[in-house]
Amino acid sequence: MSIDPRMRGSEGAGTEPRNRPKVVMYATSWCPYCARARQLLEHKGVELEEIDIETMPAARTEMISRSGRHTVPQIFIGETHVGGCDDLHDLEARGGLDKLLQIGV
Ligand SMILES: N[C@@H](CCC(=O)N[C@@H](CS)C(=O)NCC(=O)O)C(=O)O
Repeated sequence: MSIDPRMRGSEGAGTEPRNRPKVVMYATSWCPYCARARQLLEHKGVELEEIDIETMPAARTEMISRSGRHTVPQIFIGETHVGGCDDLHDLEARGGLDKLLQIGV
Protein backbone atom coordinates (compact mmCIF):
# COMPACT_ATOMS: atom_id res chain seq x y z
CA MET A 1 0.00 0.00 0.00
CA SER A 2 1.43 3.38 -0.96
CA ILE A 3 1.24 6.41 1.28
CA ASP A 4 -0.67 9.44 0.07
CA PRO A 5 2.05 12.14 -0.35
CA ARG A 6 -0.21 14.68 1.33
CA MET A 7 -0.14 12.56 4.49
CA ARG A 8 3.62 12.50 4.94
CA GLY A 9 3.83 15.35 7.42
CA SER A 10 6.94 17.44 6.91
CA GLU A 11 7.57 15.95 3.47
CA GLY A 12 4.11 16.90 2.24
CA ALA A 13 3.21 19.37 -0.49
CA GLY A 14 4.92 22.74 -0.28
CA THR A 15 7.61 21.64 2.14
CA GLU A 16 11.27 20.89 1.57
CA PRO A 17 12.53 17.58 0.22
CA ARG A 18 13.88 15.04 2.66
CA ASN A 19 17.32 14.67 1.11
CA ARG A 20 19.10 17.94 1.48
CA PRO A 21 22.89 17.89 1.11
CA LYS A 22 24.97 17.74 4.24
CA VAL A 23 26.45 21.11 5.20
CA VAL A 24 29.78 21.09 7.02
CA MET A 25 31.58 24.14 8.31
CA TYR A 26 35.10 24.08 9.72
CA ALA A 27 35.14 26.91 12.23
CA THR A 28 36.26 28.32 15.53
CA SER A 29 33.94 29.57 18.27
CA TRP A 30 35.30 33.13 18.24
CA CYS A 31 35.75 33.87 14.53
CA PRO A 32 33.49 36.71 13.30
CA TYR A 33 33.49 35.36 9.73
CA CYS A 34 32.28 32.03 11.10
CA ALA A 35 29.49 33.81 13.00
CA ARG A 36 28.42 35.62 9.83
CA ALA A 37 28.39 32.44 7.78
CA ARG A 38 26.56 30.56 10.55
CA GLN A 39 23.93 33.30 10.66
CA LEU A 40 23.19 33.03 6.93
CA LEU A 41 23.02 29.24 7.00
CA GLU A 42 20.79 29.25 10.08
CA HIS A 43 18.57 31.82 8.37
CA LYS A 44 18.20 29.28 5.54
CA GLY A 45 17.09 26.68 8.08
CA VAL A 46 20.11 24.52 7.39
CA GLU A 47 21.16 21.79 9.79
CA LEU A 48 24.81 22.67 10.10
CA GLU A 49 27.58 20.32 11.16
CA GLU A 50 30.33 22.43 12.66
CA ILE A 51 33.85 21.13 13.14
CA ASP A 52 35.84 23.19 15.62
CA ILE A 53 39.43 23.19 14.41
CA GLU A 54 40.73 24.47 17.75
CA THR A 55 39.31 21.73 19.93
CA MET A 56 40.12 19.06 17.33
CA PRO A 57 43.65 19.65 16.00
CA ALA A 58 43.35 16.89 13.38
CA ALA A 59 40.39 18.78 11.95
CA ARG A 60 42.62 21.70 10.96
CA THR A 61 44.79 19.35 8.90
CA GLU A 62 41.67 17.82 7.39
CA MET A 63 40.28 21.26 6.53
CA ILE A 64 43.49 22.34 4.80
CA SER A 65 43.73 19.11 2.89
CA ARG A 66 40.07 19.25 1.75
CA SER A 67 39.95 22.98 0.92
CA GLY A 68 43.53 24.00 0.25
CA ARG A 69 42.91 26.98 2.52
CA HIS A 70 44.09 27.93 5.99
CA THR A 71 41.37 30.34 7.15
CA VAL A 72 38.08 29.60 8.87
CA PRO A 73 35.33 29.19 8.03
CA GLN A 74 35.55 26.62 5.24
CA ILE A 75 32.15 25.48 4.13
CA PHE A 76 31.17 22.35 2.22
CA ILE A 77 27.69 21.73 0.84
CA GLY A 78 27.54 18.10 -0.12
CA GLU A 79 30.74 17.47 -2.06
CA THR A 80 31.03 21.10 -3.13
CA HIS A 81 33.62 23.30 -1.47
CA VAL A 82 31.90 26.69 -1.26
CA GLY A 83 34.84 28.43 0.42
CA GLY A 84 34.72 30.98 3.24
CA CYS A 85 32.20 33.46 4.52
CA ASP A 86 32.68 35.92 1.66
CA ASP A 87 32.32 33.12 -0.89
CA LEU A 88 29.11 31.97 0.80
CA HIS A 89 27.61 35.46 0.68
CA ASP A 90 28.74 35.95 -2.93
CA LEU A 91 27.01 32.70 -3.83
CA GLU A 92 23.84 33.91 -2.12
CA ALA A 93 24.05 37.26 -3.95
CA ARG A 94 24.35 35.41 -7.28
CA GLY A 95 21.29 33.32 -6.40
CA GLY A 96 23.22 30.05 -6.24
CA LEU A 97 23.01 29.17 -2.57
CA ASP A 98 19.40 27.95 -2.45
CA LYS A 99 20.06 25.79 -5.50
CA LEU A 100 23.09 24.20 -3.90
CA LEU A 101 21.15 23.67 -0.67
CA GLN A 102 18.22 22.29 -2.68
CA ILE A 103 15.84 24.77 -1.13
CA GLY A 104 12.62 25.24 -3.05
CA VAL A 105 13.42 22.57 -5.65
N1 LIG B 1 37.73 36.21 3.52
C1 LIG B 1 37.70 35.13 4.48
C2 LIG B 1 38.29 35.64 5.79
C3 LIG B 1 38.41 34.55 6.84
C4 LIG B 1 39.38 34.91 7.95
O1 LIG B 1 40.21 35.85 7.83
N2 LIG B 1 39.31 34.15 9.05
C5 LIG B 1 40.21 34.32 10.12
C6 LIG B 1 39.53 34.06 11.45
S1 LIG B 1 38.21 35.18 11.76
C7 LIG B 1 41.33 33.33 10.03
O2 LIG B 1 41.12 32.16 9.74
N3 LIG B 1 42.56 33.77 10.28
C8 LIG B 1 43.70 32.90 10.30
C9 LIG B 1 44.66 33.20 9.20
O3 LIG B 1 44.49 34.21 8.49
O4 LIG B 1 45.60 32.39 9.02
C10 LIG B 1 36.26 34.63 4.63
O5 LIG B 1 35.34 35.34 4.17
O6 LIG B 1 36.05 33.53 5.14
